[in-house]
Amino acid sequence: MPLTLTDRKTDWNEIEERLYDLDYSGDEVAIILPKLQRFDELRQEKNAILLAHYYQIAPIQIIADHAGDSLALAMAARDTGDAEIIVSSTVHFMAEMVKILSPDKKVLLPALDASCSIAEGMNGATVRRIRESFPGCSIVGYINSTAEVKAELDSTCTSANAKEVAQRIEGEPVILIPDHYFAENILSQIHDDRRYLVYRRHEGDDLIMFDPKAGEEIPIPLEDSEPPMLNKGTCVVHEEFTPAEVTRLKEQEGVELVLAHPEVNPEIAKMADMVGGTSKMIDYVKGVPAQKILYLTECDLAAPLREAYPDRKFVTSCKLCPYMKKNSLDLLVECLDLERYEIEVDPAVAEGSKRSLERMFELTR
Ligand code: CIZ
Ligand code: SF4
Repeated sequence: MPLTLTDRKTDWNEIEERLYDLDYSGDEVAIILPKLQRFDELRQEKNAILLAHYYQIAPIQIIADHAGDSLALAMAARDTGDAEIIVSSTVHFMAEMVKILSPDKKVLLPALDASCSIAEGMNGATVRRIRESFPGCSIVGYINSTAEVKAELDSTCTSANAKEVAQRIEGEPVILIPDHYFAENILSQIHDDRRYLVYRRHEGDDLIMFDPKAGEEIPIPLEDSEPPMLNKGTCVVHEEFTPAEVTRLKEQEGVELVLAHPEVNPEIAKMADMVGGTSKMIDYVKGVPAQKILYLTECDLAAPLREAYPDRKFVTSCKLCPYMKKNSLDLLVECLDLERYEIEVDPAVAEGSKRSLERMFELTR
């Protein structure tokens, strides 16, 4: 349902309650509320909507028209009704995705330098080089990639639908890029006869691919292609979880259930009861009786988890995404007040990226 913006009423008592329930103190609420109110005034005045990722601070999620994971935000971006401005309190690649899916709207990102270590790991030339090396392949790219990379893909995928997209797309081998932890964790859930490959890293003049079924690495010479942007492509937040930390938290806190994001190291994924994206984590809790739950993802998923299940206890070693946290309440207000930073995507790139996003929607319909 598209949002109807006219006559929207914000219930400030409810917002205040929610902040207290999430353990914000009276002093903190006194600072936060006027900023949310100012944002809301501007939002009404400018006919804007706010999309916020689950890794944003709780007050931003609470004031958002939609808070969710990248798939939910992509779906919301396709259906923004009569809004003229979309504030995307996310990171750069997600704001680009919003612009690609909603090209006629003004899309704003509060902090222009809100990047992502996964998205920084891959460029379009690298995708083209991989494609040339495996004729007949399909390349599925994690949504955490730049518009330039998305334009080179057969399909994008998110943490919520990667398994389905990889299994359903035609072609062989199916190649998952750019985060190899993510790719290896997803492929460990697929048990069919097809050949799947993962991009692992860039080493000297080679791209190193990995065949998880055969357990072997395959070097591809870069030849004249540009090397990837950075020699990395993993998540600086999720890769920080260690086996010792997980064991300690389980013992100290009497944890009954461990939920891990597929961006964690596969060694950590093996220690979890469920490996899935944030929306899957939230849904999964519904079906299990566990009271003490360890979640291995960005700390601020606590807000939707605690609001959905106020009687459970959620534990983590609180890791914050340095990129997601570039957005603040002050920048959120300034962003709409000054209408900055506007996200633009080159039309040819936007067309290619849109095709790979739409393919993802088709494959998971
Ligand atoms: O897909 C997303 O939104 C990310 C980056 C995390 C998650 O699983 O929600
Ligand atoms: Fe990127 Fe990791 Fe931050 Fe998500 S949590 S935006 S994957 S660096």
